[in-house]
Amino acid sequence: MIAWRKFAVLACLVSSALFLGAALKVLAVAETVTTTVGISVQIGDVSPAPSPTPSPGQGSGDEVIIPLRDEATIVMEGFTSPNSFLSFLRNGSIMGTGLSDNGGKFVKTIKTESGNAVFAVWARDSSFLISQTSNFSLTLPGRATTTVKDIFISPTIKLLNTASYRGIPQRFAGSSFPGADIYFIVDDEQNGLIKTDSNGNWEHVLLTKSLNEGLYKIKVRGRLPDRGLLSPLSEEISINLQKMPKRGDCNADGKVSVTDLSIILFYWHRQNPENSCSDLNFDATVDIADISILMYLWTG
Ligand SMILES: [Ca+2]
Ligand SMILES: [Ca+2]
Repeated sequence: MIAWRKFAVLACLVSSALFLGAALKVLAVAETVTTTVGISVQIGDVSPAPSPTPSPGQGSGDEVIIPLRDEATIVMEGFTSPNSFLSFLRNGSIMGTGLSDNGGKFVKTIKTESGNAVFAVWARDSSFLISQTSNFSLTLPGRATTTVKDIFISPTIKLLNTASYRGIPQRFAGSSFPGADIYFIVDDEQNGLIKTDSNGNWEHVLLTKSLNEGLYKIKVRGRLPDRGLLSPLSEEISINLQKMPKRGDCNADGKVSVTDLSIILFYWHRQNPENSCSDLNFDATVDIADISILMYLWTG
């Protein structure tokens, strides 16, 4: 029969940014504590140690026991985007891999050595985008199973635009757990709140007309409203908003030439093309009317 001793830990330690702040802090014993942000740790009963074997050549009252590291079991459970590939690490070395299910949950059981170590997990989503690494320091008792629950891995993020000009909307996308809230953060201020779809995907358009030219730092973090969990921050993406190039000069080389024509043809018949320079008459589609204007502006 297994009786559980239950512990709760500070969740901010799952953040890679904070993990150097050292070991998990045990907050309570006896009952699992549901935290608004964080992971929880449960440790099963420790089985009795085997009887020590006297070392040869030692007197009966003078035995020397060479301690051996006991085997320990760690179970890691959490949330990420569906069908993600997961890597689990101990002190920076991979100790196992796994997959999240098609709902975005994962459970991984690994046998390892007892003692103190930094454990970590990161995910690669189905679009091959990489999450940040969640780290946590734990002391695993030997001959026992330690279960780490509620690991909410950071969302992934990428920029879809190929050019960052002031006035051109910048489109971002990524993934997280299905139904998660995604906080879109520009220079440490929340700019938008998005929800992931049933596949865990999210997308957000950053309008840039009201922004100044210059560098902006973009990142996101997830929240699971039903579970009260907040993820670590995602990777940070920088965009350098520049002055819109001359009309028709889609590659900003100072000329309206065949290179610009090839860009327009690349976005041919696209609605709201990522490179909005190719939509020269601003009717949200790229067609013969834009070619006509390009010919008018042609410098060669
Ligand atoms: Ca050009
Ligand atoms: Ca057009």
